[in-house]
Amino acid sequence: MITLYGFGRVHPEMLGQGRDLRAQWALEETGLPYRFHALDFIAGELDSPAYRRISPFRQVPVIDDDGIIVAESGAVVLYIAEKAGKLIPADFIGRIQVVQWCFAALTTVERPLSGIDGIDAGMGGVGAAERRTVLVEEANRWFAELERRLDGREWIACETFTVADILLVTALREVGHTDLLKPYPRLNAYYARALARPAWERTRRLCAERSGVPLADIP
Ligand SMILES: N[C@@H](CCC(=O)N[C@@H](CS)C(=O)NCC(=O)O)C(=O)O
Repeated sequence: MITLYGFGRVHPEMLGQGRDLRAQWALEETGLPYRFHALDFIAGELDSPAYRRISPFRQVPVIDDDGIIVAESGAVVLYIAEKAGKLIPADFIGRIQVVQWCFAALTTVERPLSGIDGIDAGMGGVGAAERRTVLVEEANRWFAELERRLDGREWIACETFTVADILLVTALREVGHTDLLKPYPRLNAYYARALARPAWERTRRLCAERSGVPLADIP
């Protein structure tokens, strides 16, 4: 059975923001059986010798599928999709489309968004305001292209919902506290459509339960 290593106790501002939720969302979508191993971030459990052995950068998520260890949220959700035979098409071209959009989400779209998120969380340091302006400009460039891509499409890579949508939408969540998505109606509708999925709602609820907070505290 898959064990998903993710955040247990975290600082309040980190609640519901971990990339472990990408993996849990994929697991909830597929229905694969799994257990969640909650790591106490505040107590330094990510730095323990046991966790160092399975996580190359001492971060979440990692999965251990009866001895098969996979780290990095992109690789983890692709593993889950492959194992379940869900959230990725069976044909070669369809699969490559999904891989392309997984990379796009993680290496193109997410980069400026996590920069903006970090600055807004007060971790910007000197010159943060100027850097934020540049990052917003870059984000708008990618948003405009996503808006174009979503013309007449429900999901980003294929006709059906895939792990590429999980990665893209969770990247977009990093600016969910801003109004940056507002000028893009198709992107906005896509974002809302994805987050309305019952598997995401379950993921949020499970996160709230293990964190001991009300559901409303999980953005
Ligand atoms: N590239 C990695 C990034 C993982 C990552 O940033 N994990 C964060 C939580 S979202 C983490 O574990 N932070 C704790 C730390 O770095 O000490 C992935 O996509 O899985």
